[in-house]
Amino acid sequence: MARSRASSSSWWRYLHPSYYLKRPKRLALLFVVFVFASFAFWDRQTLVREHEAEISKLNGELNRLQDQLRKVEDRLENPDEHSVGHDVVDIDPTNNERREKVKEAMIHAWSSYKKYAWGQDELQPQSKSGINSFGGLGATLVDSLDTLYIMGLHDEFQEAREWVADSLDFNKDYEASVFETTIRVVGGLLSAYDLSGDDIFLEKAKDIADRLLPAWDTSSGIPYNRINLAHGRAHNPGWTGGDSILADSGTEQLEFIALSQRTGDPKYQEKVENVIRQLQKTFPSDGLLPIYINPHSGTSSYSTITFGAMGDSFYEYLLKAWIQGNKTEAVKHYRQMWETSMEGLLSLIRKTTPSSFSYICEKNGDSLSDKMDELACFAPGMLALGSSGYGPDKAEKILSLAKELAWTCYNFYQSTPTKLAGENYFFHAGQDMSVGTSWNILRPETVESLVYLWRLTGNKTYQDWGWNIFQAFEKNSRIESGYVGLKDVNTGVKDNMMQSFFLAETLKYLYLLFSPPSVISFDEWVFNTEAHPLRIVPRTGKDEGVGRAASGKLTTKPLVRPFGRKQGKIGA
Ligand code: DMJ
Repeated sequence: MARSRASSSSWWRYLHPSYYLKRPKRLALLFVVFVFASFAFWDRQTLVREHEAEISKLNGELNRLQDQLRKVEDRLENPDEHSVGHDVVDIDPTNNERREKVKEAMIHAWSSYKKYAWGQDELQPQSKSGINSFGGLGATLVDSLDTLYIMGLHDEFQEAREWVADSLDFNKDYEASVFETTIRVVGGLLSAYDLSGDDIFLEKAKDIADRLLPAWDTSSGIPYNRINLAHGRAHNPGWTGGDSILADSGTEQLEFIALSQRTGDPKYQEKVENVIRQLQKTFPSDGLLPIYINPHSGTSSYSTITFGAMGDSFYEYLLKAWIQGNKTEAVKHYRQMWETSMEGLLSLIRKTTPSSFSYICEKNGDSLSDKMDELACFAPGMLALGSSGYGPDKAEKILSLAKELAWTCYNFYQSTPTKLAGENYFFHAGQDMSVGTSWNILRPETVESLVYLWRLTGNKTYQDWGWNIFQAFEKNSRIESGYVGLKDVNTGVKDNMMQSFFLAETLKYLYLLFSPPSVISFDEWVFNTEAHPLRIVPRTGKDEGVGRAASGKLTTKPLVRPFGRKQGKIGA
């Protein structure tokens, strides 16, 4: 007993500092052991992190290779066909089932629109009537064309095509939103044209774009945001105090550049590219622009900075115009401006306690506000898409931010009783997130980001998240006569509107989430902000082929003939 006490006390002395102070060599030895142990621990953590990053990259690569294999097999079996607009088959049966359910949802939304609101802008499912919220341009019909085509709903597409040819009339004495008309109508028509090769869509796109063009005739070239479609008088809405809105003024580049490429007439491209050149002159060092711009001076007015409403798609188009332009020298400034803005975005990121949800703040002057719109949930997808243009370390950092933000956005849905997201969220100290404006109007941004993240990482978790969101829409928003939004995601009380972007975006992105990535591949297509895919065509040199022939004469045929189809015909 006495010996054991003596031996335990002899062990204790090794823990006493005075033991080492008297024996400096042992102290030095202990220090060396400590340094090595810490290094080994740190090194292990780094290795684990690096392995995780490597696995994520390999998954993405595997996904890409599997997809290429599928594409090759598909092309060998059907040399004259293409995977768009035909029955898609995935090796994963779960994807097949889920995709069919989404297609069925589209059929339900479309047939309800057809029955109660044919040719009108949007369906009010509860009152079973149509409403012309965009001046009577058949917004839902035009917004749905490419979704119908991609899903292989050929009869429905053909019927809609006949309406466009016979009844779509833009000569309306109506003060249209330049932004909404561009992203839904010009974008929808161009996408239908790129998919089907049917000239009627290009003719109509040109007609409406010509009516919008006078909006850019301001002293700075920053457009007015409203225009009368019949008379061409342009102005800004009264509530902006005469200013133009950032997103409304900087979200026409993809559509108008595409139109110039397909018609051979550079005038559309010139107008919208000038907007970016003007903004570049006074672009701030953090790349963050306030939401109001004076159309006369071309400079920003004091106002909020946000990746949500009224700011969002300006940043999206900087990246996508670079992609649309084949990442060439001619479009380098778009990427540079986008990267500058992403540094600004990084400065707006904060994390919640207790659960460490990353979110994007809004900014007013020098102060940040802990608020994020669901609209800003397009950002994870944008970051993932843009990440590969960076060097490896930065790419990894941007991609992991994309993943963190997608997790937050998914939790916007998961945190409510209906499992549908509210319109915006606040992050109060000590709380993770709380719904601010509590309606849900069937918005697509989160599922949009899930498509990018799934395709670019190969992680099927993003598909499962999208499936959960889809099921929540089915449970809360589906009624016998279409789909409605919710007035309140806490109570589930329904509204009376089936937004056209539900068919253009939400259902299309969900369908793509469960389709092989070769269906509208990111290598060949770029999506406008209303989810209308535009085919990427060569753009080389400084003044980038807008379609002028060597003779200087404008080319009258499109530069894109995707599948060599005959006019007006769609997939067999
Ligand atoms: C759509 O019209 C577009 O996605 C736009 O960029 C933002 N708002 C809606 C969908 O929420």
